[in-house]
Amino acid sequence: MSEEKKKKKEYNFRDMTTCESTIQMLQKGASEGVETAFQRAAEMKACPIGADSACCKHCFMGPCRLNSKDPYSKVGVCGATIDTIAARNFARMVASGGASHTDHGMTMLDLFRDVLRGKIQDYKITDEVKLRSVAESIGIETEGKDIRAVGEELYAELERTYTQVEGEIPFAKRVPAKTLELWRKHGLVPRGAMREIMEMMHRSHMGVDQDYENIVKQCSRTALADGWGGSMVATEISDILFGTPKPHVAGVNMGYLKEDQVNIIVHGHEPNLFESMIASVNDPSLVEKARAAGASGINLLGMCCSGAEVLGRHGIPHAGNFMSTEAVIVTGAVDAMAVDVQCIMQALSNLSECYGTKFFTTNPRARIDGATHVEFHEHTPRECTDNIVGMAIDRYQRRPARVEIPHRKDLGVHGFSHEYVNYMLGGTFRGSYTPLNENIINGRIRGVAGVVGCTNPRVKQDYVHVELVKELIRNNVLVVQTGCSQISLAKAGLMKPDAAVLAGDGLREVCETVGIPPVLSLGSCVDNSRILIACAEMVRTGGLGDSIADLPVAGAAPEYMSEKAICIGQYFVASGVYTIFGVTFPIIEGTKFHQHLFEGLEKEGFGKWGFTTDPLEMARLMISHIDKKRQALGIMGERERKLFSMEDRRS
Ligand code: SF4
Ligand code: MSK
Repeated sequence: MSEEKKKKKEYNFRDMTTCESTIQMLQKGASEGVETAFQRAAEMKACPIGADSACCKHCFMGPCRLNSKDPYSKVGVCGATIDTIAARNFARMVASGGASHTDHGMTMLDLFRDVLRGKIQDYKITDEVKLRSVAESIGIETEGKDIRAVGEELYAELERTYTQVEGEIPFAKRVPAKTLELWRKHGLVPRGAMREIMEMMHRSHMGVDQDYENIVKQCSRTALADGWGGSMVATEISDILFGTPKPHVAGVNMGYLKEDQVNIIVHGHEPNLFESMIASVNDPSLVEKARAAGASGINLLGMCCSGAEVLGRHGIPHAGNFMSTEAVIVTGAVDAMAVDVQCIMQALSNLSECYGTKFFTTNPRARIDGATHVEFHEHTPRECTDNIVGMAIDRYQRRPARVEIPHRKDLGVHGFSHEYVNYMLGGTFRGSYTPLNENIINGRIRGVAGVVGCTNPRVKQDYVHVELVKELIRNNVLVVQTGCSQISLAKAGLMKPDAAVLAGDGLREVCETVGIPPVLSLGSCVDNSRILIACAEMVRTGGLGDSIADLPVAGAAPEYMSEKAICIGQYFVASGVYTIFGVTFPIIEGTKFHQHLFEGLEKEGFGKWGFTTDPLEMARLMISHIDKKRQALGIMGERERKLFSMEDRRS
């Protein structure tokens, strides 16, 4: 589109997002001639063949495009069918998503090793109780041993998560016996993440694995190496180093930017950068420097998963989820944005330049053209973060006049780790999942749903997350959340205990008795591993079947956008959970590969995939699945009543 046409084009931002602050900033940006992903998505028509995964460019006899309307009418030059092509494309998404989480987890493990060995002084073991309990969970004897000795044994074991070439990853020991037996029967127990990702890439090369069912097996094995491997290590080691989350009252939204303070945002995924930034912004000499520059202080906020990590550890405010990362720059009030890895839009670099915001990359893996790179080294982390704070203070002194901060602030309770759920239900001395299981069995809680994942400009930001969750809790389904989704719900006010009034009678009674919201925020994307641990604990506690596939639970990523989400979906499905995605699904409906993921896997004892863009339909599918599991467990009882029709519910 020509520049002139682009300028004239008017968008209704209320169709693009339900976030009031983001709407306000999109309007400001439009009046100032800047565009964001919302406008780019409106102008960028998705390629229909690509959207259906009906093309292949795995070799140079192609690229080959099949007919997505008639997928079996053609094959690739090599003869590859639509099922092979789509399965290989899907496999590479799983490999990429899994690699992202496992590389993050390995960084945390490297940090843990060097802290243990005294090579890194700026971080320490914060949660010794957690260190011991993680060690015990994988069979390490801890009694009578000092914390360093246990830590060394734990490190040696967890390193196998990545590097082991044969055997089973250490956290396989946490998997319920019947689920593990199923994995063993199908050859799915991951060896080490590096091996699984390597094999996945090999098998999806031209001319290797050309049987979609066999490709799906390696998809599951690779994804499980993420969920029960790389991601789980990232979560557990982050808790050991930085503290296991506990409920904190914390603020979410752009209203937490402060006009009279130096505003610094950390965006990305790895908690070490954020932890060091917390130390820097509290350094008296830097606070004094900010005051000398005319600011009343330094104001630190998080975004995306970096922000989700510290909501529950420190109660640091969160400025917004993925689709608000550009909008926040448009305020003009952000003096510095420091990013590390994953979900960082390249457009942030140019946009920051437009508003005079200092934009910093910090990780050697992720440089962005136009950004200032200040490399973060774990051995000397403050060199990076002090430097960024100093440059943010300089920018504060030269803030442009066109600053506009939205007023909206939303308070909620964040930081429900698996350990805290255990404690809150049973107390310090008899912490257990028994009360949760009992309330599920007696029907007060119908089941548990994980609603997670990104926001995506192809759908109205936050809308699908919020409408889905409202419908689930109204039907007595307890909701647990990670990633950007929890920020959508926090902005909708559903993370306050008084949101229990929106829940059905049974769930409301439980929430009011315990004093919790009906929607529990568990952390960042890697913290989906907390949901896996909670599922394993529900099975171990008893009364809800012998495997994760027996539980009355379901999962959803209604506004996902990343390959990490595909990998997360696959590890939940392989673990036994019905998992529904929104936005789009990269497979042609009706093909054999599609049928295998959406029906076949469940018949083999796994979970299955689902898809719909309608939040009420998504809730209906999840609730029906939960009821199917309740029926099989013989605990339908009073839950056995007619669901409202879609029409009733809409009205
Ligand atoms: Fe085409 Fe086969 Fe090469 Fe893919 S691998 S690009 S389908 S010839
Ligand atoms: S940050 S993967 S947009 S949840 Fe983890 Fe948010 Fe999705 Fe990134």
